[in-house]
Amino acid sequence: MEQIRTAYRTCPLCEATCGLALRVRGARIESVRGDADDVFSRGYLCPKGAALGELHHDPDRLRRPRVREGAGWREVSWDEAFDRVVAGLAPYASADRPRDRSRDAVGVYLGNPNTHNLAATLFMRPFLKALGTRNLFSASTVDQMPREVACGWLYGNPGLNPVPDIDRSSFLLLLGANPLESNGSLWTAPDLPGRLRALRKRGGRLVVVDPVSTRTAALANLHIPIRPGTDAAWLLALAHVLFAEGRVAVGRLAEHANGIETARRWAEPFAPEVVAGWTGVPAETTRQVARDLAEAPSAAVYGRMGAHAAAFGTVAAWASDLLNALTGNLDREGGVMLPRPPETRVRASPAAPGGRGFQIGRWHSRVRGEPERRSEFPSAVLAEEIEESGPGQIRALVTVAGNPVLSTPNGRRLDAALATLDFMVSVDPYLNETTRHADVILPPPSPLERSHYDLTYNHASVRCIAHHSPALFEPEGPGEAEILARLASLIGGSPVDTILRGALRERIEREVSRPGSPIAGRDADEIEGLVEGEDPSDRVVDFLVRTGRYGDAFEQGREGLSLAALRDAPHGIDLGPMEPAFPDALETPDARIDLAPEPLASEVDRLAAAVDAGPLESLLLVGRRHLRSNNSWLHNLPSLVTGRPRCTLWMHPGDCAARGLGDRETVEVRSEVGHVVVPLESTEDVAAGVVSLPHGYGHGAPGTRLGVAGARPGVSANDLTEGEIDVASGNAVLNGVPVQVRAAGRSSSPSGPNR
Ligand SMILES: Nc1nc2c(c(=O)[nH]1)N[C@H]1C(S)=C(S)[C@@H](COP(=O)(O)OP(=O)(O)OC[C@H]3O[C@@H](n4cnc5c(=O)[nH]c(N)nc54)[C@H](O)[C@@H]3O)O[C@H]1N2
Ligand SMILES: Nc1nc2c(c(=O)[nH]1)N[C@H]1C(S)=C(S)[C@@H](COP(=O)(O)OP(=O)(O)OC[C@H]3O[C@@H](n4cnc5c(=O)[nH]c(N)nc54)[C@H](O)[C@@H]3O)O[C@H]1N2
Ligand code: SF4
Ligand SMILES: [Mo]
Repeated sequence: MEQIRTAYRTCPLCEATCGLALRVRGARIESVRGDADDVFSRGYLCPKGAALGELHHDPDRLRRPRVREGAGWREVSWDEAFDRVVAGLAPYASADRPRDRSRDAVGVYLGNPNTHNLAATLFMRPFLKALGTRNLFSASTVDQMPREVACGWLYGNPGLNPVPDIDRSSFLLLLGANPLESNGSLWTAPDLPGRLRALRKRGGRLVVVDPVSTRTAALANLHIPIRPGTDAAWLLALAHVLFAEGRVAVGRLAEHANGIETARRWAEPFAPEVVAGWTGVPAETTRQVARDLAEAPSAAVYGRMGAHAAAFGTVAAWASDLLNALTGNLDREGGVMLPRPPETRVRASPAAPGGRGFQIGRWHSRVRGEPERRSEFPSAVLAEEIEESGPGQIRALVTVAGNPVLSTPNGRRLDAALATLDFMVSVDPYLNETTRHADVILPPPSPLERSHYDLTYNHASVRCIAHHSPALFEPEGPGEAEILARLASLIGGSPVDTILRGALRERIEREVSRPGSPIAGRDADEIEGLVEGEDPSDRVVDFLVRTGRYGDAFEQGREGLSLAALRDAPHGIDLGPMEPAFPDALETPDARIDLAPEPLASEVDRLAAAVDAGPLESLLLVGRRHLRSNNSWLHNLPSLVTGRPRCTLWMHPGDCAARGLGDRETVEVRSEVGHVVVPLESTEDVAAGVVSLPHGYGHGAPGTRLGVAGARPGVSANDLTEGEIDVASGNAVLNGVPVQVRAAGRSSSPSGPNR
């Protein structure tokens, strides 16, 4: 009989980075539990983490590459699959083609799981460099781009993202976030539910602003059901009160901040009485929250999807940090603070003191002239870039870990556009709504067949944590690093080994020539010889932690963090809470915080005009998440889809009555761009005038291979979202979408499972 062993690793499914304990018998995962000894999560886990074994064993998960053949697929060897990719991309990108704008004919879409994947974090860049296209799209523009742009302008680098210091805070104001289902976002803290309860227990206050009475709202001292899409104006009303009542106290950072007077002017038109009609929040409530915020010993304002993936999302993302700064809570214990990753910075910073600062719009999209942000175009314009002919039209597409047909606005239109491509290749473990359009699918190994170290979410973490998980099983095929490197090699001409070694080599060379680095002036070859680890990704981790603030800096006899030390610590190493980091960490050209970034001036004017114009007389659609969902891609795991169907439309009983609709009735939801037919749930949990539908459903399309998900398909919320985008960031407006709802059956054409 095979022995049972226990393996410990970080869960790669969401941003919470919980430690898991897996009971393994041979090649079989018997069970997954929370690792009680994990230094960060202390045994917490959610149903998704518990389903990691199911994901690993899912018979629908692809193990071998496949290529399209007529109407079907053929499993092929990796060599044959890569040959097909070379042939398919050859007309647009290959080693012997010019490196000019003709390369824009290849589009790229990068999905969310890349951020949870060490190899993708390290080896995407060489792949994108080899491709040389400007037609780059990602899940960032259906998610956090407003926050990134705001942080870029405030602090000089979009990666500098202060997060609530939850464990030491006494007042938390959450807008458009539901961590009891999502476990947090751009805010890494496992067991956020427990941490929020602890805040309440020690006498702290929790205020939740959300048009829906979520489970997070149920924990709050005060729940404010705001009208969707109006958070930016409401946050400016809070700032208005602080200024008007003389409650501004920036504190230590006052001498390092510009723009306070401009911010005062910007907040002027947003008196609580003025915005009350638009936001639906009574002026007295707004004034009280502003006073509480100012008087709290420490406080943090935090907004996420509901506040950011909405109209004026960038204004909302900036305004929350403006409030943190005005109340002295920016960069102070219990306020919002800059995470302190143990490794040296992964990315070269786009802006540095003395430079030009964070820039957007260095180039523009072809059809609509949308500016790039962080070298990407909005995912909302991907379909039109495929549809419209002319030089620079996208004719081939590469997707890596993305399902934009279900995740991005007007997915139905994108679905149709993908069918017209000359060639498409997807690096993805599932044959789903997006990858069914591919000519070649290259499946990466399962999460248990790769090592993990959270280079991305250490930058959002409330504690400094170092945790490395080795691969549990050998992959059957190449790892994701090898897949990306081989693609880069085929397109760019460099040997695979050079690319795999390059990620480390380029970081070493940068560090030895960076003044102030612990290895400044040392010999790059010598350092490379000292780096440990067999896997190319692990070698970079070793280098990054050894040159980070707790590393041994490759000095003989010096104790410190290294891959070897991490291997001896399967439950992770906790290196303490966040610490004040400004002004040193600022990357603006003048090394000061810009509290009133000039590019936002016109947005604030536009917002004031919108408030003046008053609310729309329409139902507004918002999104929702459930603990057992993960965007579009875990609906194929049986344990995550048990119970009542979750893809339902929530509507307030008053709104149901006004339309003569009964609970459980099938309804048609119609927006400007599309319609879906879905079961209704009448519930007082949503505010009047608001309807809520989860995203990531709409399975069962012909040609997909998702047996479990296909049996409970649901409909896609993104068949309703349209091309409206947040002007400053290009992010899709996914919340606050005007819709109409009526009984189904009167509709002209059916909708639903079969796209
Ligand atoms: N279980 C689960 N966990 C996940 C995911 C998942 O799909 N499932 N996805 C992961 C990802 S990729 C992300 S980015 C995070 C997102 O994590 P969160 O940002 O916490 O996102 P949601 O859970 O969607 O919560 C958004 C809330 O905003 C509310 N809302 C909608 N419109 C508005 C508005 O205009 N104003 C305000 N104030 N509120 C509004 C909604 O009712 C909802 O409760 O979750 C991550 N974790
Ligand atoms: N209406 C509405 N739309 C939304 C949202 C919303 O709140 N409302 N939320 C948005 C948000 S926050 C996000 S992040 C996006 C997500 O948008 P996407 O990232 O486009 O969608 P996912 O559903 O996360 O799809 C992930 C894909 O990656 C594949 N995958 C999983 N693991 C791996 C891996 O290790 N390697 C590779 N190569 N592939 C892998 C899966 O099979 C799946 O195809 O959706 C957005 N869309
Ligand atoms: S909360 Fe996130 S990290 Fe923790 S077990 Fe669930 S999916 Fe994994
Ligand atoms: Mo996301």
